[in-house]
Amino acid sequence: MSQVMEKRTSEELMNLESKHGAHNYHPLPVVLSRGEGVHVWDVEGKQYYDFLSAYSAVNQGHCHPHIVNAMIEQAKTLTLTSRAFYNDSLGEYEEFVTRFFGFDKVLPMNTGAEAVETAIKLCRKWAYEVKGIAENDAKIIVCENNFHGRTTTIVSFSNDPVANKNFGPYTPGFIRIPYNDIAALKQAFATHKNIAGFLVEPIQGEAGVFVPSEGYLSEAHAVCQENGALFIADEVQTGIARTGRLLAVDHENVKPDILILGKALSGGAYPVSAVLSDDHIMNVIKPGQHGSTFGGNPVAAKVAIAALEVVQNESLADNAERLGVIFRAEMEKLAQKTDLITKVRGKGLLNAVLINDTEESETAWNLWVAMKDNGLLAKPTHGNIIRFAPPLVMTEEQLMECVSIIEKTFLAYQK
Ligand code: IF1
Repeated sequence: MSQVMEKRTSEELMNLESKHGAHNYHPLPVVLSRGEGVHVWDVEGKQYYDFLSAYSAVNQGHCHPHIVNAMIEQAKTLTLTSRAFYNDSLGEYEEFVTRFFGFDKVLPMNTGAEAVETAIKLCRKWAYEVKGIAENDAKIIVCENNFHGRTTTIVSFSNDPVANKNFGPYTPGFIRIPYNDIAALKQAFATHKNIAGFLVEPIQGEAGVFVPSEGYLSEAHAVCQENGALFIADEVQTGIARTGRLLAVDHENVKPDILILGKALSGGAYPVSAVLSDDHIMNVIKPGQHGSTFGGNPVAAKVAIAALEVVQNESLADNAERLGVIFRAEMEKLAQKTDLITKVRGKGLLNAVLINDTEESETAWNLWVAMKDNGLLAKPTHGNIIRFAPPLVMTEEQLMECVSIIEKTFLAYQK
């Protein structure tokens, strides 16, 4: 018996969220109902280029058929067993993902924050049981302006009051140093005993796509090695081809001791995250000491294999590298034609343009609205930065069309 449902307008749908949903977000006013490849459509049927890619979760493009088919097939067969029993997808995925990234072992989780928590627990346990730090004394170094997720422990070492005010008491055991500052890292090791590891984003996302100086990651890795501490790379946002290499640390030929992945590990189809490391670290975790009901479920396993196959088969890292060079060059050209842009930065297809105004100004927001009207969805952040991160399946022709939308919008704005 089919009932004809009145289709709700964007306005009505936004009001529903506002009335019945917690107000932990203030989304941009566009209600999306469909996605395919580099495009999304709103409820009224208007088509947009997606220049956020769900914060780099949809690197493989929206609803990629290879990923969606893998998900549907597995969902029809077996969705969840818990880890109380084996399932016939997990082992194959574990073999695949560890070979893909070159580690002995993987610990599967679901969200990015869970994977970061897992890495912290792994690092601490390693510190006590291998490095020999006295129990409860281990410290982990983190960076100013970090973003690693939303759990109580993770927000404990954030310096963003929006993220952690009134969520205390905070978890101890973290030392915060400036990002992109090797001297500060060396100083931390000189000052503090019992440092177990250094947790770092290879490019800081939330901070506004802040790319560190060349050599920072390899030097930081070397400093950790000299001090017998683990180098922990949070590649939740920068990983899976986004920056023009499979991992952002690949630009500096660094192999992290612990690698954290999320987001595009599933192509945005399903929450899948992972922590990878070699045996001498991962083997400190014994049965019962860590886990998750959904972590390593068969749907996640099949989806992640398919998502990584897309990255490989469609050479997404090379495409991101090539299009990123073109995109930044085009934005630099645009910066010559307008005084709205003060800086262009990024790597691969993770880019940002700094707007010539204050954090309190509405310029970035107004530019966002104007780009949206012209058919492109980017993301203003910090009031004066616009983040540009399209799906990596974009063609050069599509990118140039996007460049012309951005250019048209910026040049019209000046008048
Ligand atoms: C939101 C930012 C991006 C991350 C890194 C772990 C996580 C994230 C490096 C946690 C998550 C997100 C989450 C999203 C906004 C977003 C974000 F602006 F806040 F910083 F991408 F740039 N490590 N990043 O970037 O992963 O638990 O969310 O799966 O709405 O909070 P998660």
